[in-house]
Amino acid sequence: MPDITTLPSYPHEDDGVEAIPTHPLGVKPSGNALLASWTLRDAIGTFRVLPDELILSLLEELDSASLLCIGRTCKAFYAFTRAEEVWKALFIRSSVEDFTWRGTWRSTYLNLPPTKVPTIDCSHLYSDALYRPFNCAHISLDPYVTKIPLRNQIPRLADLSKDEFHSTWADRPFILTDPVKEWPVYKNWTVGTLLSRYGQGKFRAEAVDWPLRAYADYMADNADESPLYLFDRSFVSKMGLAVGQPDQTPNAAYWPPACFVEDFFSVLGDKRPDHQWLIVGPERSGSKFHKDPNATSAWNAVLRGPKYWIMFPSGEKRDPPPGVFVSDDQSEVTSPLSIAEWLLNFHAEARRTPGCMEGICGEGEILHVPSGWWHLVVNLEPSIAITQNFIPRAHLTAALDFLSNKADQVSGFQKDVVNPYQNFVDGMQAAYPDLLERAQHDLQKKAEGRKQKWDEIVHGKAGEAEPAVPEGGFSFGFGDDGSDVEVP
Ligand SMILES: O=C(O)CCC(=O)C(=O)O
Ligand SMILES: [Fe+2]
Repeated sequence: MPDITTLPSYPHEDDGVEAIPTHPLGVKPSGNALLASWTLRDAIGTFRVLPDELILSLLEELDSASLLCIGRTCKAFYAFTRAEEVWKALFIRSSVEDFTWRGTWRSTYLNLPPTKVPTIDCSHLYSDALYRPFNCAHISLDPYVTKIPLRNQIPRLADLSKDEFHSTWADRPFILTDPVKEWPVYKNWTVGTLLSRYGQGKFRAEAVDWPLRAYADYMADNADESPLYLFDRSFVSKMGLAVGQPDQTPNAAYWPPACFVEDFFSVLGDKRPDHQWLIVGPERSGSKFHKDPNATSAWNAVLRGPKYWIMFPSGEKRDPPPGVFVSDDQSEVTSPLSIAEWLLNFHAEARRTPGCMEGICGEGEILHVPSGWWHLVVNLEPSIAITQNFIPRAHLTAALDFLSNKADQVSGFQKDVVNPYQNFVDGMQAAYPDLLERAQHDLQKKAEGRKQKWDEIVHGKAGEAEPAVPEGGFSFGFGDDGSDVEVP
């Protein structure tokens, strides 16, 4: 009987795309149940009324003894209790300190060698909830990261001067191919060389601090749909690195390229928000759609393993990227799908959407993320990168605007910094009073624009006889007048 899938357009063998291997327990997508005369699910009794997703959520609340017990009751529950998300949640909740990575979250939690993990045939279980993560962990990324339309391609340049950046490029994504190739960390860092020096050192990976040794074992052998991503903001001190221009910094490990050197957050000294991260992850790991914090720009330098980037400008007249949902005040971004699921469901639409930019940043290359741009990133091979956030002069006003008008969304400052906006203004006043004055002037003009727009809505345009408020109701009658004024 052919497999029927209710899941979205998975590639088939005859598309010339690698076939997805069979689920290790033989679980099939839900659609196959339509032609099946019986299913393993029939044996779960009263629990039959619950959707699979809810069963998985309930199992996520249990301890390992209960999971093993339930798994012994029938094959269907055995398959449910083998779901990796259940064991990952348990592992992370239990803050296990001393462990050996054993290829899956379940085997690692139970400290089981692979030979002790039985393969039980659950081929009469039809469940998208169980099949989807497995499928998403095995889709080929190739169709999404190749054949980038010309109009979408992120420009690639050898290098840029500070002046060229400020005059022409501060609002545009681009890739520089040359500067990182000079960095000692580009020349020397591989997962192997890092392990030999820092193998016992602990690094932050999402909600856990793991020894690099354990993380490298995880990287080399996991089948997660959304692999755990190492993202450490303290790597410079943990690794004892010297960072700075090579003519001023003996033994500099790396330095920002000339075009990214200007960074107004540096006026805050060690009171600046978090701004530099070591990023390590296996193939398929990456970052879901987001904008960088505090309206900063960023650079992202790839030392090992290429990254695919897809980016969109933002603005009041622009929708967020397809498949991304933003709350009215923009404080919450919901991108409910894993990267692989987003690629399956939304990539084609995204590629057709005006403003879309895509590119692959290869080893020894560095990519510019302008302030306010949406970006999703996926590692095409095991990857090591360094990223840094900064405020260039083109985005000083945006940063001031964010710190003063979105104070509740400001992030990354130490707890003892009570008024980041005022600190920043004070720091700028001391170091760059003229630039601060100009930026504050721009900000004031923007605020007046907002007020004028508001007044026009409420009272009508100057010279108009009647207010622009329709009788019996109130309406925001924004025409497409090219203004990007936000109503407060
Ligand atoms: O390399 C990545 O996954 C992208 C990182 C990123 O976007 C960020 O640090 O804000
Ligand atoms: Fe980012």
